[in-house]
Amino acid sequence: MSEEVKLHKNESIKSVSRQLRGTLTDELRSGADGFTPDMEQLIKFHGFYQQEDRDLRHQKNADGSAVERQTSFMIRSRIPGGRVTAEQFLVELDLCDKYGNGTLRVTTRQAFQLHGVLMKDLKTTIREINEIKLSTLAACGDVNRNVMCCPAPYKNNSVFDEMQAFADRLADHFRPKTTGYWEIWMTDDNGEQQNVSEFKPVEEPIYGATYLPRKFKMAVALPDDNCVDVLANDMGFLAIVENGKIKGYNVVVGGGMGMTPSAKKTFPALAKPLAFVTPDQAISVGEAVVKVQRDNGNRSDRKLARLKYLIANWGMEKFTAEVEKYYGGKLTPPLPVEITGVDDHIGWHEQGDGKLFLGINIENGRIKDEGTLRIKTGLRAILSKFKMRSRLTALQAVILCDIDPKDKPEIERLMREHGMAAAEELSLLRRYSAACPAWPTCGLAVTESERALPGLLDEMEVELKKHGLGGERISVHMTGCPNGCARPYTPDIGFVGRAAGEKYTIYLGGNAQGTRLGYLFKDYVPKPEIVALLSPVFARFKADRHAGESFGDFCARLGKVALGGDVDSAR
Ligand code: SRM
Ligand code: SF4
Repeated sequence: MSEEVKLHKNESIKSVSRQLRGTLTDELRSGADGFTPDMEQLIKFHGFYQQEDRDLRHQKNADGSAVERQTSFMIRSRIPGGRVTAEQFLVELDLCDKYGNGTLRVTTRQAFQLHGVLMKDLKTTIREINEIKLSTLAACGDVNRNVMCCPAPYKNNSVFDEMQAFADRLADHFRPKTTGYWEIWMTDDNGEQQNVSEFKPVEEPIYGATYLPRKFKMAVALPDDNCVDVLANDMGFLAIVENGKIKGYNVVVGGGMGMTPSAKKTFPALAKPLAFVTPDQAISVGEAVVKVQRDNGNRSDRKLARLKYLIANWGMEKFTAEVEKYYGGKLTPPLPVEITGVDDHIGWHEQGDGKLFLGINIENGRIKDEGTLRIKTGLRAILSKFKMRSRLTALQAVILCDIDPKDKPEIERLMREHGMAAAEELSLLRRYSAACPAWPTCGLAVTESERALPGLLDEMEVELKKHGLGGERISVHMTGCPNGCARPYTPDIGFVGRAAGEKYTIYLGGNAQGTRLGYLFKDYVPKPEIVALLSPVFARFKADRHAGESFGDFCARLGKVALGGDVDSAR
């Protein structure tokens, strides 16, 4: 990068941080309720964000004075492939009650999030997470984040275990090697702050002194089950199976959802095929990709810093040549493999070893007790009794594994007792839906999302039934802003928070298997008008669809003009 380019201020925060230590220890001890602005950036590498409860902003005390704002933290645990033990799950549930806001969130990248943790409880919470052998290091920040992987626990061949083991290797290989995390979170509270002059850096072979220009995301998927939305990642590995074993992976690069409507150069993108790699080559080629991004990604404008923009600027040919230089050899062209399906893994399934697994839908990933729906207590009861391993899905659901068929009735009874719906009681619309948190915790939200989608789905279910489409699988994802945390640009329908007053952009024409970006159908639609606006599209779909055609395929085939969409919008 030429020297005249002014680096983004986060670059100097990283470079002087002494491998992510900064002044975190001093600030933790200061008695303040939050971190200084520079450290607010650095804490992300440690897996947490400084937030406030935005609902309180407009609330008043009895005397009419404004309710005092309270700083709190969201803490994300990094969980490769979403695999957790019963103990880990139960401790995370306990932590949300002890230190958080009483809810535990399953994220769209198969991780757990606590919300509402206070500064005084940060160290204990992070320490307790590490004590159960989970980590928050690199759950956020300009590094490789949680590695996603199809969570299906099938045992009838080795493919699923091989993929999960590969996800673990990726997670480990791309983990920052700094010892600062352990010093800050795992050392005794009364210990002295390490003398700055005594700082001895460890080798950070992949990230160097300034880490990556921006966050980096990886996922591992199967062509017939893209449940992790692999093409939405900076780098994806599509497993190619021959004779029941993984022969290698097609590496795909440059996916990402985030965009800023006012910044015209930003866009969501699907990852493109780069190369075929054998399992032995996969990590080295992956490392070459990450290093090309490290050394060439944009470090002055964070809006344009993701890998997708480097690839858009260079084109695939130049990018591939550069990866070959770092890898030190020619890459094999990708194999002609297509993504053909997706499975939400909800309901009861044979595992293949005589045991069963059960996928439980968690509305928008929020594990909580509310009224008669007591998912938190229900899951606690089931996990405490049967101590099964679990997996978190990218559609924010939970899979309970290794269930003895004789325990099925008792698990179903416990679910009923706690108001938890069985798969048959849920529409496919609901099962294939996802929403980001947005208000009140996300500082970037412009509209509601997690709290808005359930009501909207209620209305959509009624409308779809009217059109005789009640049993249709239509994937619907909602976010409270265009950053795309619930990946709203790939499903059949995307709702993206656009402006205050609950106005959304509607995207149509994606698909549940995540192989196509939707197009902007209507902008600035007030929430109460959404279903009425979609109703004629449902009617047309019912009347004019081809046999077996999905809603997204139909919308893509007809296009926005034929469906009455906004023609003046480029996206
Ligand atoms: Fe995200 C930022 C929540 C998955 C794109 N995301 C945020 C923050 C941390 C807001 C902030 O920066 O202050 C949100 C915290 C809200 C809260 O209160 O919890 C947030 N993102 C989430 C989660 C929890 C949404 C969810 O419904 O589960 C997901 C956590 C995943 C995890 O476990 O690691 C989450 N975020 C995603 C995804 C989906 C994915 O990765 O598959 C995306 C789109 C893919 C991508 O990265 O392009 C995503 N989040 C963003 C962006 C836009 C990035 C960009 O390059 O444009 C931001 C804003 C930013 O980075 O500046 C963001
Ligand atoms: Fe927040 Fe926007 Fe992400 Fe939703 S999509 S969590 S509103 S940053």
